[in-house]
Amino acid sequence: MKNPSFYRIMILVSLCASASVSAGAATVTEQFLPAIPDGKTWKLAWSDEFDAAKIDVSKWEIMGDWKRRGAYWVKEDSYLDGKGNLLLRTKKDGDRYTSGAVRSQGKFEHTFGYWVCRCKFPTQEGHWPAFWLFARPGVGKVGNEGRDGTEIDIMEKPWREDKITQNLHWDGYGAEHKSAGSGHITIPGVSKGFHTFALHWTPDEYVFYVDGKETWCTRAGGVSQVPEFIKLTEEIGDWGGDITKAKLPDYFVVDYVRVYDMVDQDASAARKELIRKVVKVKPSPRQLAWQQLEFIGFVHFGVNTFSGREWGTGKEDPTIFNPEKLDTDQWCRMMKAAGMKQVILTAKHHDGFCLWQTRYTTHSVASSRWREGKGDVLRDLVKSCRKYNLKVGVYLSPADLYQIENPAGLYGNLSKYTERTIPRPAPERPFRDKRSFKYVVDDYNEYFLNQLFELLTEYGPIHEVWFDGAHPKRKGGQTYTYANWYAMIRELAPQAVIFGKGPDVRWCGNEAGQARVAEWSVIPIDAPVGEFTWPDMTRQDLASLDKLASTLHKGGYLHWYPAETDTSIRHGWFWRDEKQRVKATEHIVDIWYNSVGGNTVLLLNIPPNSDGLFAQRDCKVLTEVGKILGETFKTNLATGAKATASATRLRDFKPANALDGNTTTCWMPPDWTTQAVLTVTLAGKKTFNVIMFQEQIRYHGQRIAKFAIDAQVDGKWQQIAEGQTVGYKKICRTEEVTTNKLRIRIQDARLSPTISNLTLFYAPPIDTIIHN
Ligand code: FUL
Repeated sequence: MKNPSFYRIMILVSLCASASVSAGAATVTEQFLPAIPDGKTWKLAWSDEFDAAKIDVSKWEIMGDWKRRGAYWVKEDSYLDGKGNLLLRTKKDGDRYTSGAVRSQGKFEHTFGYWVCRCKFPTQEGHWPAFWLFARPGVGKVGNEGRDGTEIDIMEKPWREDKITQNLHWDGYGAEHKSAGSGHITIPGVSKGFHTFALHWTPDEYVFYVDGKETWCTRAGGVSQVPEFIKLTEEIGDWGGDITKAKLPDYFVVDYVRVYDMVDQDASAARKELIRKVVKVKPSPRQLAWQQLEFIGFVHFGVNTFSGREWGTGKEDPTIFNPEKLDTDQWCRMMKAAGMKQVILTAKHHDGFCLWQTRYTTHSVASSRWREGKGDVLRDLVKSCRKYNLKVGVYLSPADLYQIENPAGLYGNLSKYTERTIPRPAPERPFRDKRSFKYVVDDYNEYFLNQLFELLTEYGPIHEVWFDGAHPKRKGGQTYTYANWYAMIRELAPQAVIFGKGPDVRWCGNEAGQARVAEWSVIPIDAPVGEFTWPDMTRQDLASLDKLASTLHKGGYLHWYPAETDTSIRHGWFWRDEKQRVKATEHIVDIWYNSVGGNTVLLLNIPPNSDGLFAQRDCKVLTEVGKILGETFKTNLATGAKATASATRLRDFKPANALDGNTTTCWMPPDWTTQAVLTVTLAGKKTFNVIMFQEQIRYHGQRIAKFAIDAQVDGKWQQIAEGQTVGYKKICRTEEVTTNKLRIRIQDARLSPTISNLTLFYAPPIDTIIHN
């Protein structure tokens, strides 16, 4: 394209009276922004929507009044129409022709980015609108091509026809002048209505757009590297035709000009600070030890087992409890066979009946027929757990219908809060543990603390205390002195995590065994840990960066609060009868993959029957699940593999750490490497369908937000899995893949990812395992 300046010759014209305009309010169309790489985003750097009454002179210099070519630029021809548009008018004023022009020189000068203008064209000949960038004095400088300044004409339309042109000029306008252009670009319909004209200017090239479609891409002039300002102009000259033939006034209508910068998605300092804060939140040793249990058993047992109810009434006759064949060894054998590491017993469910020999109520096994009132289910269970090397947890329901319904009950009895000593001495059965606590509490809280004391001091180490949030009934405005409960637990069982209504482990939010797609362990809380009331957290998005940021903004806190996925093997938490549905082995295996492989601990309930035994169907499922998991995870096919990475920080975080079987070491790229690839070459071709990997949460917190896994098949990478969070453990099940090479592509991470303990397994078809 020729230099339009060459054609801009002066024309002397006669003056013409100005007239009002009906440009019509421009509506903002849906915005186009060029595609950008992952991790980058467009950020508005500057704009004018022309919504004001007058041109904003902090943004624009209104050009004139001076001669331009054969006509004049006059200030009065640049104004806003009050409907959201800038008007650049061309008119005849007496014997001269005038037009409007504005520029952002000295007010907004900027390098690179996406520059876009939405506008509507004049209809008459002899003048032309343009949207262009200019650098002063750069364009006039000769040498160094246009790198020190280029006239960048994003749009010029001297023609009435449906075509525009885009051009570059550098090295001045004299003998050394150089230019490049798009030529005529025909765009049907461009002469009517509003259209957008844009430039994506990077250090390496210019890409021009009309209505979001690329029209020209060039590196001509070496690409300007200096700040440039915007010009919106109407010019009069015969490049645009014969102005004397024009019916004037005529208008170039501009709806907006916007300039965007491409920035790192999370480049803002606040985001970075937030991310640094988030990755510093780590599990406590007790939380980590709990997480490593992965699969634990739940035992709902009590009067409901004999009444067929899910929630008892509190009015049950304790003599109905008589599990004549109770065999906690059988429970433990089965749970062990399934692969569980801990068992939690409902020592007291909502009905208030206690499964241990408590000193503080007669509504317990002591009043039952079972073993003539001498039995203690927890005692039996603890013994069996020791034998089978299982840890023990207790469920102690804060809701207590017996204490609500019985006339002498303590729940909501409106007793005074006074200082009480825990445990309340029981001279006929003194405690061997001589510790005691003083709390200002009412009768029910004292009762609850006394019971907790028994459970935490008389049955060996307790590793989880389960506080349910459900309340079939309330009475007397009873509240719980949680702070005292937690303090006593920390003293008596420092190893125990407190679940649910407590600070250590969160309920995953459903009872179907479904972990979230993105299960973050760092969650926002709006009060300090000691004051927070731990509501059920059931929303899908608990802990995205936006959620964390908004809580912090309101003065909240961040807390490591990993999820436990609880579900029952049966339809219902308690055993009812043998018509009760038992989940299929495959279903439990699916739940296991989803929860254990989804950064949660699986708590699977197996309710003993009225004999005190796990029923046969339940035992079959547990045995099969154990066999399937055992068979699947027996041989790590990544043994002997080698790893490389797209980026690695220092030698302590080398890629090989991801494969060394040591969960305390990991591969980690440098900070702010939020996308990275770990490539693994196996010791020969292997066939696998299970990929397991972990983050090093202990020292580095939880970071990975999005990943994909590819396998190299026939020399080509094929994606075989994808996911969002990883956390303590991620397990991806895939189609059977045979390859010697795979890679984990981290697509997004907080600060930078860590990968520890990447392993591969082959899960044989379930049928073949079960029937072997
Ligand atoms: C719920 C309780 O109401 C159920 O009975 C059961 O104990 C389950 C694990 O928690 O909130």
